[in-house]
Amino acid sequence: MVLIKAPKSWEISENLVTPEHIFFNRRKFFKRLGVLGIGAGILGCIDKNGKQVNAETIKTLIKTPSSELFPKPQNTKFVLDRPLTDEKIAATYNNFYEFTTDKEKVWELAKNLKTRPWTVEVSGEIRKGGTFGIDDLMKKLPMEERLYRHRCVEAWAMAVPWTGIPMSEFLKMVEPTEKAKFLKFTGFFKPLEAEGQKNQPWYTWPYYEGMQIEEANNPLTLLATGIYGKELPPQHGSPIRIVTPWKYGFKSIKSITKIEFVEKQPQTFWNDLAPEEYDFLANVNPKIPHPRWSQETEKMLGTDEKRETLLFNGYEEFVKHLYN
Ligand SMILES: Nc1nc2c(c(=O)[nH]1)N[C@H]1C(S)=C(S)[C@@H](COP(=O)(O)O)O[C@H]1N2
Ligand SMILES: [Mo]
Repeated sequence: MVLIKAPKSWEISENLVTPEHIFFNRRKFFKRLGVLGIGAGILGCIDKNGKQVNAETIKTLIKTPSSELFPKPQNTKFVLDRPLTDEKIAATYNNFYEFTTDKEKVWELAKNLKTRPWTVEVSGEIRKGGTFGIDDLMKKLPMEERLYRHRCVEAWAMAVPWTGIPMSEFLKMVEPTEKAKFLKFTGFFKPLEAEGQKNQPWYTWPYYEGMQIEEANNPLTLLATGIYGKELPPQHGSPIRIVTPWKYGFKSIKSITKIEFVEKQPQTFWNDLAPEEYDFLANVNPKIPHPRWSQETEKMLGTDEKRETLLFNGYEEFVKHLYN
């Protein structure tokens, strides 16, 4: 069988994106287990004749108590400089390592994720903590639609309509104390539903991320609950994920179960795995190359359009003051 992955035209070579350090870590992992062989070809090799994509790909798979809350009115303050990415393309090319590193297979595997009941535990340096049911959160807090650019650190980009709760509204609800300087987000650990958590044990599951409290309070920051006018389908991080459009995509952690308000800068998944490649802030910057590729240009999903990378992904006016 020929197991050669045909790269999508907008992606940079798999050899570049495949993090060698992961192989390194994997070696360490197996060493720890006292296993000699190294699992070969773990980074999704698929035959190039990918499956036909049908309507099911993008349909929200279950009706939830929040389904009828969508669509939400669009906040027209946020305008794009490029066409929206095709909904189906965005829904079938995803990074969600809990399922697989094969971007074109995530949408199918992610159907296994049970997103109800779903709670988000909020704790730490706040006055109004607790465990919130996702549908209560969506009913209680305001949601709106916004057209945002999205830039993956791997140099592909898209433009999509997110629906979400402005993070600043969420902060108002939980009332951070003066000691709250950072937020730490934690994803889920469900190896029975997310096979990547079972068969890629060298990653430090669950996924975890963080941001400064000023970044959380920035008007751009969303707790996204929907995309293209509907609830998030699982592959996009259902039922709730972060969206910080001026940062590389790995900061926008999907399927959050926990938010902690802390004094010290939290550790983050990719920074722990490869600190020399993925920093805590991870602000989009064309002048700072990834150690293994340039960040000066990007390619749009689906259309293959090549564009110059914008400083802060084009959101300089909103966020520049945070980094002086
Ligand atoms: N929990 C979790 N969140 C994640 C990731 C992941 O692997 N796991 N990948 C990140 C990366 S690298 C990107 S580019 C975006 C992709 O989001 P999308 O698939 O909805 O386009 O999700 C981010 N959030
Ligand atoms: Mo990414």
